Amino acid sequence: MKLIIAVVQDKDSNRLSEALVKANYRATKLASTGGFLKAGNTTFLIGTEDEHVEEVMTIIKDNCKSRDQLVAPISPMGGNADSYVPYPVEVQVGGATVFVLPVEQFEQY
Ligand code: 2BA
Ligand code: 2BA
Repeated sequence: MKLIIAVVQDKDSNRLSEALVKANYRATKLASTGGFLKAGNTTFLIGTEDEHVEEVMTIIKDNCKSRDQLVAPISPMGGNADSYVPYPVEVQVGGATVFVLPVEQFEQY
């Protein structure tokens, strides 16, 4: 068994949830925050058998898309004013950041 951890954009989370339910996969959604943008995103925990990992990855890929997002400038409080960028910078936020971990034990009580 594997635990798939997928960090996705909030905009895609409902679509992904529905696609997982439709394909009969169980999942848990956690509200999370990106360390860099400090904006909300959604973390999915999906426990599934090894042979289903590939299909789950395809579902994630098909339902999450990357988008460009503007990062507001942060003033360099006591920092180095030379490296201060006074205008918003665009970053590309990926469709999904996915980790696949081995599960040692799985129980439901
Ligand atoms: P939920 O996804 O809201 O599911 C609540 C209950 O609904 C489940 O109880 C199960 O009895 C039923 N259920 C869920 N998906 C189903 C489906 N595709 N078809 C038919 N019935 C379905 P539990 O199995 O005790 O799960 C309780 C909660 O634990 C779940 O809430 C979910 O948040 C989490 N969970 C369960 N299995 C998981 C897994 N493999 N990976 C990640 N999270 C899991
Ligand atoms: P955030 O940390 O808010 O990052 C949003 C986007 O900002 C990133 O998109 C990346 O394009 C950019 N970015 C992040 N850190 C940066 C830095 N130090 N310098 C320049 N640009 C930076 P993604 O890479 O697609 O990541 C989307 C979200 O996925 C992240 O939100 C974070 O919540 C999660 N994530 C990404 N990589 C991770 C990792 N290795 N471990 C845990 N979570 C991760």
